Amino acid sequence: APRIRLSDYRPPNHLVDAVELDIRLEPERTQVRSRLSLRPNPERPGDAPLVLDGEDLEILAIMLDGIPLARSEFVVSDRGLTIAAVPDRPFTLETTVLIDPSANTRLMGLYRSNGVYCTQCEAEGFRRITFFPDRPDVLSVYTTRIEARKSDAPVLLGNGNRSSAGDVPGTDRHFAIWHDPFPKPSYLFALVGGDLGRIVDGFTTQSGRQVRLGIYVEKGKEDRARYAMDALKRSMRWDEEVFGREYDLDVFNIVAVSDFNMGAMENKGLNIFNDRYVLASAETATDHDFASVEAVIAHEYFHNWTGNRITCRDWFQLCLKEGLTVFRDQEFTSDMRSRAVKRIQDVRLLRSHQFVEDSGPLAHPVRPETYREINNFYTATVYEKGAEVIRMLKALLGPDAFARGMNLYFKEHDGRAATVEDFLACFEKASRRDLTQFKLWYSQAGTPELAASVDQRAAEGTLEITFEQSVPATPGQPKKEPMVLPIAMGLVGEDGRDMLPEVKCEPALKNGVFELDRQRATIRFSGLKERAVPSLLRGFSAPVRLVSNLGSDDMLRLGALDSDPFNRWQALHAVMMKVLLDHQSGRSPEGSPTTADLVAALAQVGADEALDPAFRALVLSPPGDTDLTREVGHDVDPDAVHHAVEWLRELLGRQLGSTLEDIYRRHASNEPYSPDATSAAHRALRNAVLSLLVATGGDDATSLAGEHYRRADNMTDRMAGLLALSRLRGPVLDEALEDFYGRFRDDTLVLDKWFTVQAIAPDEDALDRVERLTGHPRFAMSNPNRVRALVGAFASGNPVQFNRKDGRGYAFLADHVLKLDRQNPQLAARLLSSFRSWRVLEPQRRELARRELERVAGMDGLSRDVADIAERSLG
Ligand code: HT7
Ligand code: ZN
Repeated sequence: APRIRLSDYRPPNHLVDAVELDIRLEPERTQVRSRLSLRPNPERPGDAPLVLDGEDLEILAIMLDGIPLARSEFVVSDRGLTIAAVPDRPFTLETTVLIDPSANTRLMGLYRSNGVYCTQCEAEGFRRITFFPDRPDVLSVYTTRIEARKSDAPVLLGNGNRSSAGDVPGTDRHFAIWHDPFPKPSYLFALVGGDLGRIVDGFTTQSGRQVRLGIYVEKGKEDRARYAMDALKRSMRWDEEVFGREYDLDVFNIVAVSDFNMGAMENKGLNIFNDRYVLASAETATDHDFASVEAVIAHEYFHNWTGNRITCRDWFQLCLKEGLTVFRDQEFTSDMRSRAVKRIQDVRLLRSHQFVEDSGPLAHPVRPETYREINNFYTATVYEKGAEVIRMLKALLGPDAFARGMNLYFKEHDGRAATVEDFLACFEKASRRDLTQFKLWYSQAGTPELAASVDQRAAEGTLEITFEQSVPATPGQPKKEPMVLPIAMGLVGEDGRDMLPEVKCEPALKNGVFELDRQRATIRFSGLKERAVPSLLRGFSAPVRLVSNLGSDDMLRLGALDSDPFNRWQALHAVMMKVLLDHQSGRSPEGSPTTADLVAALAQVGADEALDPAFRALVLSPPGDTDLTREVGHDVDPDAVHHAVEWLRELLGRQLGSTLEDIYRRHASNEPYSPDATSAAHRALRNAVLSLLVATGGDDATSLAGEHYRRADNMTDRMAGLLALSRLRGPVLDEALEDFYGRFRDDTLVLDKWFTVQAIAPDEDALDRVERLTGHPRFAMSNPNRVRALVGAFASGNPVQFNRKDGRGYAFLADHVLKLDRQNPQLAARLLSSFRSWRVLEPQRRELARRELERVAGMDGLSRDVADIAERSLG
């Protein structure tokens, strides 16, 4: 497949002002009639042909200005339709095609999920519905008539506002016409037809407009959508209050479907969701699920401005809407819940996904410059690192200039398809600052390493920090320029006070931030009256790997006293990591002073009832296999890594025993379940403690975990009990699994959890079990959530068993990728990305992984999606 390059961007030959669609839904023969009002793009030469994308469409008719085209007047390929001679003035093109939603297993374009007709058009799915210039810089006003059998699809939904509806006389069919007055790219088109239950509500915008809100779900599950509705209304209010953005249509609908490739989709006025991000109740969803529902609802809603009102000129600009919208949803969650906890969770995710991606063969810049399959670029780098870049922009410019820049962006680009350059120009104008160097964050891949060398001379009252940055080579980018890194920092005194106000600093910090804009620079503090510990990169102010020469004692001071909660957590986590690395490399840290001090520090923070229990829960969650693998970085032996991680958990469980038991008792609740952040925080702490307590193993652990499971009156505790038992194995686990299955066998989303628990338990039998479960009557390759719950969870959530020394884990994954590729290439390619860090493995496993990747890459008839991931992984 050809490589598409950002540098090759050309404006479209033709623009489409209006699209009228008439869609007659039938399971296997849906007819799509389209009438496009086209005109030549003034930016292109007059004789340019009309190029329309189209895939898997059966053509019934084509008419230009009302006259049928002869066969010789157009060329059809498997990629689309080209008409060489078109008028050099506005004209209309009408096409009629047939499509087969029931046979659409890719879940791109129009497909059926549990009998419901639904669409997914981002990035290039609209071309599977009708012929169209399916690129985001063609913005049109859509009017859609949807018709279906009444009994099949009593609910008919489209983008925008509904302008009319009624029966088709003399038939068993009905129709609805939807008109969306906001010009939009084709990837935001959507329709839904089905027999769905719904809940309704209303929202009054800040300027007093009434918006009707609807959430459509499988019948009988309406009550499980209440939390999503509440999250939606809070998102709408928040966007008005914080970003000054008001909703713009009379209706906002959300539909939950059970077969969906990603999390959700922000189609204009008609968001379509993976049902796991809509449905939540105490009995079926964990606190984490509730938080995800809230975050995804917010994310999709926020796209209405960052993505829909202002869209992307081309798919290279994906971070323009995704990074920015992730930043917005992170801020929303920080305001709804605990800001510190959210930051720690986001950084953990960034490190475990994005840092890993950025250091492996699939590394790419936040704005890639070339791709073969755009679906493979919905990545942690575009989303999560993209959000970090926005966060740094705000840190560098300050909140006021940042807000001015955002407002300018909304004003100048509303209704347009924009680029990263357009976006940054608004901030340059608003701040009068040159962002040329900052722009490197969009073009240079790789996680910068920041070395901090601290030199403190107590007798002289001085402290110098020399920072040095280096950006590692990544595929296609051997050499890098220094970036601008905002380093938020403080000096922590013996009693924990911030010493910055009482010392002199050269050069002066701006709002506590040092900007490193060259390879190496030194900052010098003088007039220190006591020994200070520098607290560097507060709040994780830049997405870098920080390596400093601070010792464990200093780290533990930060862990105990730093006023920045992120760095408090970070310091304790860093000491745990050091102890793990020592263990991993054969040194025995069991009785070392560092380990003893660490245990004491964790006991203190863990038991401190003045601190947020959710924060304490994070402190008491030691690094996992993926964290340690990342730190080791090369020639990794996953067994040794796993062993070290388990050893530390067991040690903490043992040495913190009475403290943990005390916390476990204190944080039990007699109140009925509520998903709010405060109640969830207590459960998080108690369940983190449970997880350490059971790490000691033995009968006491089993009865504690069994009891936890049996007494649970909500899914959070039930899952915590089940996960704990799954580490211990034995008949109590078997009973619990059977009980869980009995309760939830008919509840697809909950049953996913049952599959996942069994996929991620790190015992030797895991792969046999997972293989057996692929033959379970409730396992289905056609449901992406189920595939992710079993195969995906095994490959990415069970590192020690996926990376088995005999290579069977790799072969299992490759087999499933190949099988899935015929059905759903996008999902297959995502699964294959589980090999993203194969190069860091020790030689034997590296070789086995390479062989499996080569086996996949060498298959005939691979999809573009899978071929691209396989080849880049090997590259
Ligand atoms: N913008 C949405 C991306 C998405 C998607 C992309 C490719 C294939 C299927 C997809 N479903 C949703 C999701 C978002 O970031 O909001
Ligand atoms: Zn998004």
